[in-house]
Amino acid sequence: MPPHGASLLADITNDGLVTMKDFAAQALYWMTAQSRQPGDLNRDGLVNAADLVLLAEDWLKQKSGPPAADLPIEIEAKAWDFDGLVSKISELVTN
Ligand SMILES: [Ca+2]
Repeated sequence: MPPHGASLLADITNDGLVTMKDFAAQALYWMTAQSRQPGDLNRDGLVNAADLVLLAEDWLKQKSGPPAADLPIEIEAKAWDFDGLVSKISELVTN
């Protein structure tokens, strides 16, 4: 189940997109009756076809703004040589 404030109901994995990952997460609990489980999008306590319909309605949608996978990631590395000199490399990487 997406966290409070998420814009897409079916974004179970909370990565900003509704894809096979969300379908797989829902399928893990298919026909399981239990409260507060991932995939129970209508929150009736059972993961079934009604929830699959809700997932299909959001299929391949993404929340506004760039998906998490496209946000820049900062990579930082430090290295020391024999003299104790420190080298630092920072890089911003995007997909
Ligand atoms: Ca349900």
